[in-house]
Amino acid sequence: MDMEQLKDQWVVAEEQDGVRLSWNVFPSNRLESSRLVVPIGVLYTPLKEKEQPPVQYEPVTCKAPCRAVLNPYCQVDSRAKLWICPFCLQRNQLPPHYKDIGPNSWPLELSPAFSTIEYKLARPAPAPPIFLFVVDTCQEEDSLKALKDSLIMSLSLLPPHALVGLITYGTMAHVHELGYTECAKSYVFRGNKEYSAKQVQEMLGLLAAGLRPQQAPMAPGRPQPHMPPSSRFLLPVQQCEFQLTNVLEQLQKDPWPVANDKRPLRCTGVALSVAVGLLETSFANTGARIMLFAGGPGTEGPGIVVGPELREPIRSHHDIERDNIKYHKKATKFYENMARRTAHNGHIIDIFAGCLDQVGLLEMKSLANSTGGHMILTDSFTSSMFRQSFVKIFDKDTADNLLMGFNASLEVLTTKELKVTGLIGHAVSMNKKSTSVGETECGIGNTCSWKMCGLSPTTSVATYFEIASQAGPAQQQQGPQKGLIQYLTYYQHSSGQFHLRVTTIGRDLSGPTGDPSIAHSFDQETAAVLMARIAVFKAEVDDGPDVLRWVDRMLIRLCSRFADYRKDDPTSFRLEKNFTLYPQFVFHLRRSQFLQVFNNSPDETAFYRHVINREDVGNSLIMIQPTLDTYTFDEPPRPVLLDSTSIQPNHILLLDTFFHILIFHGETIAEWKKVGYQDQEGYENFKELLELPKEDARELIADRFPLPRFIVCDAGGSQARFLLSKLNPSTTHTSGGYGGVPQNAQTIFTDDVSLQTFMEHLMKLAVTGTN
Ligand SMILES: *[C@@H]1O[C@H](CO)[C@@H](O)[C@H](O)[C@H]1NC(C)=O
Ligand SMILES: *[C@@H]1O[C@H](CO)[C@@H](O)[C@H](O)[C@H]1NC(C)=O
Ligand SMILES: CC(=O)N[C@H]1CO[C@H](CO)[C@@H](O)[C@@H]1O
Ligand SMILES: [Zn+2]
Repeated sequence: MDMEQLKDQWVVAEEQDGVRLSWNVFPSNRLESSRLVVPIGVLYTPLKEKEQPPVQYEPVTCKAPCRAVLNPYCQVDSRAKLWICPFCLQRNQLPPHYKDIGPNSWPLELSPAFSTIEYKLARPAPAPPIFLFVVDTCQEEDSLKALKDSLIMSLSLLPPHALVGLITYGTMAHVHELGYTECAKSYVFRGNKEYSAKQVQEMLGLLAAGLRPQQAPMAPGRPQPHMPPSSRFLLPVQQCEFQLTNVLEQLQKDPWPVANDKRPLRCTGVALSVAVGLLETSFANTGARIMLFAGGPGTEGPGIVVGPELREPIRSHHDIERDNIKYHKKATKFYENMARRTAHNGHIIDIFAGCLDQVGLLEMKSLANSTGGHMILTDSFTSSMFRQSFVKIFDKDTADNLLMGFNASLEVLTTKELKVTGLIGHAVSMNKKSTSVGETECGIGNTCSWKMCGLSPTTSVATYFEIASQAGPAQQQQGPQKGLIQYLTYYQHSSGQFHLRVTTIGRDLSGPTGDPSIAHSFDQETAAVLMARIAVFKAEVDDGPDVLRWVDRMLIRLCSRFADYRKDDPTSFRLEKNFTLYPQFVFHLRRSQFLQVFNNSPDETAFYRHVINREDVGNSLIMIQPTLDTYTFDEPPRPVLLDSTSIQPNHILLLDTFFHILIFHGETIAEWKKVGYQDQEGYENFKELLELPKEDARELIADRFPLPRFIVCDAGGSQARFLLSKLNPSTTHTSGGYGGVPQNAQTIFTDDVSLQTFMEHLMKLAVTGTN
């Protein structure tokens, strides 16, 4: 099979199962596996949209504790009505209603086309999805107005039975009692006080129903509706839309006076802890989103990220590096505790920032990354970037259900030769031990099950594996043996039922040591993305230079292992076809905003890292190595190298970094545009040329989430710096001295070398074989 056919096969697997693997053949023993350098990993998109609607019956499962689900890799004896579980090798009786299965009536879940299947279970969710808005009112009028408009509009996008609630905050936090229709009424919490969960519940009157004096009278004979005390604050949209719209419309800027040299007092921490407490008592373990709309940083009470004095700037990466940080650690700890608690309750926290400066995403990031929440970073709530990204969250499927899954858990089962070592993505450990759990840890490990409070059809998690067997595989019976992985994603569907998505994948185990099929099966794109997630995970705890050194070391080791060369002869170095792009991905990764933080604010870094941790291979690769297309006269547009030589006076470039889409006019094009040729007769082709990249950009923007920033710039303009920072500096490359640094595997690469220098250096290190 050639590379293209292989790739087609992977694309089919990605389409059908939402999986892509770094290695598509598994090594059959531990030693071989440790020599792969890049771990065995699967990037999995659990809720990837499928054409086939869910089946409406319960899955057939293996005995406890295994609980694997019947799948195409099971051996089924239709006469004896038995199936053998490939994970634990136990025999199971088929259920009575499977008695007639045979060649003519085969259940879907046994067909290879249904290696991914979704079951709509009979069990309904205990409550409809809940949306709790937490709105910062310390904002300029226009920004607050735009936000109010977006929120009011969003009510029409929610299912009518969904519950909604509103908390607003500034110097104090207000919980609005939407159930009280006589007039606007709210409960007030002081912004500078830390409230325990119990205090919040007491103040809102959410304690045990029996203790409450005024119970709504029940109509006799009617079943008692489920009316928790929280229903004064969280009501079905169809019931409170009018009241909530009124409250939102009348919402004013926080009335507390703010001196010229001060920031407004914002009690973001108190507002969030009240939100978490409100949902905790009545709706633990049922789907809910807390949506925070922050117009600035928390400056008051617990979770404060900067003081109210304007002359005191909010922390930068340099401050953090120098440990010159007053609030950072305490705030981070405060939000981490809150994130743990929220994830435990099964609830999501989304953070929307609408502010030119930082709002403290860095300190708050665990709220979103532990709960599967979104992070949207914009300059203002008036921007289309905010408005359109926000609307996209409420996208619906063809059956008019919101494209979001709630309160999910993901469990991984493996056959005995494989073990799962961890997961990197927006999840927390459920601390579940099983025979599938590995000895080492990569990401969030030591468990076979993770909680993911929020899922969307594009949420992708990286899962990592190790090989358990010391020895080679058992003698080959019929064809090569397979290693199997089963993913069980159990979640609350927005329609109100529970669903179970089952994906079972199998890959061949390699033959004895040195089997070339493993190298043939390398998917360099997926490998780059899986390694990027590990690097980002490390960067959250380790120093930047340490992470870069690790990235470099892994690359050199991979090349030493899989390239062809004569020892100590760099000129003999050749990478096989299926590895050729990998060093280039790593080159761009180490230059990217994920690992080089000093050109961005800490909030931006937190945002970028959050997004790469939830995207699939295709999107992540754009983030790592942006795409660049060129447009000129009499030629169709075409992709060009991400290199400074791609800048030409009579070309237009379209750069896509996932987060930014940039159109760059070469010098001549820019001049002509300034003169206005595009509006003159006889220059129609110039006008068309200017339009073409714009159209392509529009298309890219249309299905991207979050909405990218759109930049149009000219050669020599200040915005062009942005393009230049992404290009390989080949034209400024001065050959010769490598910074005078002695070269060994420990120092590795300096920061701004060209790809060519990088490759030369890599070859030199790889062929020495001392790594
Ligand atoms: C929510 O998920 C947890 C496990 O993650 C599960 O125990 C609980 O039953 C789920 N909630 C409901 C209402 O089923
Ligand atoms: C999530 O945030 C926590 C705390 O800020 C951090 O330790 C962790 O590494 C983050 N996880 C990922 C996958 O980024
Ligand atoms: C399809 C393809 O190019 N496979 C190559 C992948 O890399 C290994 C090891 O370098 C080669 O042996 C394969 O031919
Ligand atoms: Zn089993």
